[in-house]
Amino acid sequence: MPSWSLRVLQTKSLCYNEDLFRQQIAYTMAFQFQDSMVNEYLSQGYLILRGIVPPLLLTDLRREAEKARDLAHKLNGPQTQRIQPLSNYGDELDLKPFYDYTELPELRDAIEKLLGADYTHGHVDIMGLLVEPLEYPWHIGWHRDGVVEVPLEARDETVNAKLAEVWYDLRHFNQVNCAIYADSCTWFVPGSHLRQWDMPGEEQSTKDPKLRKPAEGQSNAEAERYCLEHCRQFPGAVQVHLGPGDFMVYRNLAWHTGNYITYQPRATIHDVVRYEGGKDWTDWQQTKLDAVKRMKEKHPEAQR
Ligand SMILES: O=C(O)CCC(=O)C(=O)O
Repeated sequence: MPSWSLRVLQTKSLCYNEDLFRQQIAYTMAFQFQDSMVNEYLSQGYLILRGIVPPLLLTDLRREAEKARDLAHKLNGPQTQRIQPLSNYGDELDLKPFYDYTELPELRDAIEKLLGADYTHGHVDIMGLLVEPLEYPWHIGWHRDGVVEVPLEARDETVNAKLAEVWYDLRHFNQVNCAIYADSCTWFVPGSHLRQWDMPGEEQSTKDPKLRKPAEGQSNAEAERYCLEHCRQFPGAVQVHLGPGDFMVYRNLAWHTGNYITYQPRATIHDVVRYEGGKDWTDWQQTKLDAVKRMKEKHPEAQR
């Protein structure tokens, strides 16, 4: 046999094996829920369902995410970091892949195993896309959701008591980041959801102007370093690395933040896991309004 035909045969058999190999990898790497994930979520406050969104759906999501990123910057300016809710943009985007995502059986099944029946993982009328800012780095600041909704000066016993009613209730405060492209913007303090009180060094920084814009004369690289250092210095913080198709569910009462850079595309679905059964926690909106009113009465000079 001439040597060229031998090479063709070898190549063919190589290709054949490679296809098989790929199929096997895909098969062995298909997402599988593990019972230990329940404990992981409860104890750490976050869980990543690795690669749960199949590549075929990811491809469709990416096509629309490309358009959504452009649209976000066109409508809200180059520094915007999100477009939300996607249901508002049905004229500009084909929302079908996002609806398909809300129907994904693998996700439904995983969330049911994690939290029980009556939870939904995707809602196009709530869902946003987190996107990269275009001009300079941007940091949302460390915070606990829920808590951050009340101005610092207005937080008092009444507000804390209202939040305490649901702090450990898994039906509330489950947030989602599902990465369409690889994404390492989110930082999280594992275990901090387990206590309503704060430890030394756990300070909200959502109002820090240095995290929002490079100071006069500061380069993007310097501003990026500043924001990164602000993430790293927070006690117990870990950087979350999501691969494409990874679904992160997290207790957003835990300390967390987002540190955004300009030079990597970001398109991360941002949504909640919602409990669809009976909801008996009411008056949160009123509690917040009342707290601000009390604060203004006590400190008329406060303008927040
Ligand atoms: O960008 C992120 O990953 C974090 C977003 C965030 O902190 C929030 O929406 O509360």
